[in-house]
Amino acid sequence: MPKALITGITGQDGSYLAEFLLEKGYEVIGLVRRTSTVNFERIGHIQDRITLVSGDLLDQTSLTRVLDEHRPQEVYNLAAQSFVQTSWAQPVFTGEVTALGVTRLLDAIRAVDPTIRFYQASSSEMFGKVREVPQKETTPFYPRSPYGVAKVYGHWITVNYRESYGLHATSGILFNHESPRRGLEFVTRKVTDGVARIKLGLSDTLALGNLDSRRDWGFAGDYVKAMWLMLQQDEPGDYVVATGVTHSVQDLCEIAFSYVDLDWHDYVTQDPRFMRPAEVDLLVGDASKAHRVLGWEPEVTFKELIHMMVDADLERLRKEMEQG
Ligand code: NAP
Ligand code: F7E
Repeated sequence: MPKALITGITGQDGSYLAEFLLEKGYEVIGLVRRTSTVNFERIGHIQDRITLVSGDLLDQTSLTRVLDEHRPQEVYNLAAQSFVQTSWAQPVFTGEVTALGVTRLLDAIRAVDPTIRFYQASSSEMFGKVREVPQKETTPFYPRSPYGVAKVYGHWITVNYRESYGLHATSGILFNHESPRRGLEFVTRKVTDGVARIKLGLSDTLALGNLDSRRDWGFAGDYVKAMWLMLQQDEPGDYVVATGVTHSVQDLCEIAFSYVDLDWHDYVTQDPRFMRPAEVDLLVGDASKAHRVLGWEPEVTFKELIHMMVDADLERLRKEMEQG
């Protein structure tokens, strides 16, 4: 039975990847950091089928120990301080986890077992103020936030450990991907949760920031398949994973509100608190390499994704209302 370690297993992608690997017959080990209250909502349904181990990307010793004790063949590094807005409030912490955390994990692999295959969760935020449209593996980086800068470091240290030590270290440059398990602070989920609240009479406005920025949004369930496919290749590499279609935040509002027969103009307000010191205006990816080499294709369209998220938020809130 193949064994994989997932860092960030309590997050959106970690939960989908764990489900996917279990279906493939893997033994799944998940790294979790200690918190004062348990936050296993996304993995509660599979908790009895996975092994959770204590560790933190800030603590080198914990990473070495976990690898030594569990000896996985594959490591997926999904852990990060992943919210762009917070990276301005906590730039040093973001760098410690999202940038240096990658080196800690790579170096633990090098020391314990250099045959381990490594996946790094790189991001389209590295393209930032884009140098080329659409963005592909060779597009130069121009990050626009402490988060984006940290991810550029994580990307290059992955490339460096591949080239310096011959590790099977791969960087998946994933464009935005969402789901009903997306954190409530990210714009898609904030909108679908807001729409559901307004539809159910729990709220009457939704305050957002920049409505003009454009993103290439896909479904997280599709994207974790690409992560796995990357580690099944003979050679490590870098891969862009994206739908190739871009939408504005305004389009997102239009699709989400109209799905429940509401007009977004009647509810959405703009609040400077949600504007960013430096914005990424336009992202759209060219995933030709992933199509060609991995045979990967996204299956869920943007509209289907937003409808799925609105439905899930309506169902969750209705249940909460029934329970009082
Ligand atoms: P997420 O929901 O925010 O999950 C982040 C995970 O990292 C959580 O499990 C969190 O644990 C864990 N974590 C944070 N700091 C840690 C630390 N110091 N040590 C150990 N674990 C720590 O993020 P996601 O959307 O699933 O994204 C997964 C990865 O892909 C992230 O690296 C993100 O930056 C990257 N990425 C995401 C997207 C996207 O659109 N979703 C696109 C490109 C790249 P707690 O539950 O304890 O907080
Ligand atoms: O913002 C605009 C905001 O926070 C998207 C992370 O997973 O994807 C994610 O980063 C856009 C931005 O995601 C609000 O200004 C408007 O232009 O949903 P977001 P993100 O910053 O693109 C990348 C690929 C990652 O790697 C990250 O980890 O929406 N926007 N109004 C808003 N954004 C938020 N959050 N809240 C608003 O009210």
